[in-house]
Amino acid sequence: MLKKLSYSIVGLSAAVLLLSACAEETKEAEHEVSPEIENAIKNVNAEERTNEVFKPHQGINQDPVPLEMERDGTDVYVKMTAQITDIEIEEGYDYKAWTFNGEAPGPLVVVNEGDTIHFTLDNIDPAVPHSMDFHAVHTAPNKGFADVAPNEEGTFSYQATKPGVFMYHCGTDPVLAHIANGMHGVIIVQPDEGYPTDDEVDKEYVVIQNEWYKYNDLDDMTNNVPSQVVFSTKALHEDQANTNGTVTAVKNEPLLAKVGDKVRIYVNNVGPNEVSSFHVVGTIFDDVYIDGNPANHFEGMQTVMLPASGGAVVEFTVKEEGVYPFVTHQFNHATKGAVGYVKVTADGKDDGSEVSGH
Ligand SMILES: [Cu+2]
Repeated sequence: MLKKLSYSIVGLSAAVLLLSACAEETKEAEHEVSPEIENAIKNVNAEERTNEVFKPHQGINQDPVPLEMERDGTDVYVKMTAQITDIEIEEGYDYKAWTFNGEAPGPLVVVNEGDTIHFTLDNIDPAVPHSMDFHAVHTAPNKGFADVAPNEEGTFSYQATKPGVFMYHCGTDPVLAHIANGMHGVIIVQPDEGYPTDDEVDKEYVVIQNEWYKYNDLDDMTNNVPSQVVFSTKALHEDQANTNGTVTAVKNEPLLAKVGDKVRIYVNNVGPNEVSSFHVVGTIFDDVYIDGNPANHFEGMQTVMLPASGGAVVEFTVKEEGVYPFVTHQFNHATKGAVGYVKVTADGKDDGSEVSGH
């Protein structure tokens, strides 16, 4: 979006230069700036205004902090921050994101079916209340997902009774602005009995899809199409990458596998508005568990539809070396960034080879 804006400014400058050149030849021309150009200048200014940083957040860029998580039997104590952190969602374009822990999507949370979560939100955003809505729990939202005021902490307890790949997000009004500004993430609740295909899986990863709109512009978030649609990956195991949702995140940090591997991806589409048609180019999903629940088992799927907030566990086999892009098959969104890579090599390590295509 910013690129487009700068192109149009360059275009305008050229037009203005051209006009000035004409003006030197005939003085009357000075008064002949066309209404179209005047309007275009006004629109550029309007666009710049909508990109102005929300006043109380000006100059704030809070460093990311690690997720705090401790277990005592089946009681799990999770602590996160709500904070304001710059995220470079596209080369040269920093978005002053509203985040959990300085990441967008926020940190990955993994618990077991039946665990009780004791969640603390430390709201270090100095200006805006925030909250936490875990899709993995049953609670009265006005109590369990209540707002936490700026510079305060709130603690909430609930049980994770169903296995799955669930979205979490800030639920503070206007919810759309809080989610679209970056306050979303994924919680995996691991099934008690596991998945029937656990023994077949060689590699497993987490992938999240989200959209970005004009900075903090509720009108754009409500009525327009996203400026960027992106993937991120969160480290499920220690040696894995942990990225924000940016247009190049899972191209620069491809998922790795070796020839013959069965790869599992825990995938979620946090939206906030768009559906994802999740597809891995060059393969077919052997097994799919919709929303990550082992009871929702499908086989032989080409594309899995993820509603906004929806998740899945998808498993596929990579039969030869190469680069397998994954996309949302809504290609208008793939074009805006929603492409990542699974890189398959003989030994499962990144051979440093160039990735191209898509
Ligand atoms: Cu919020």
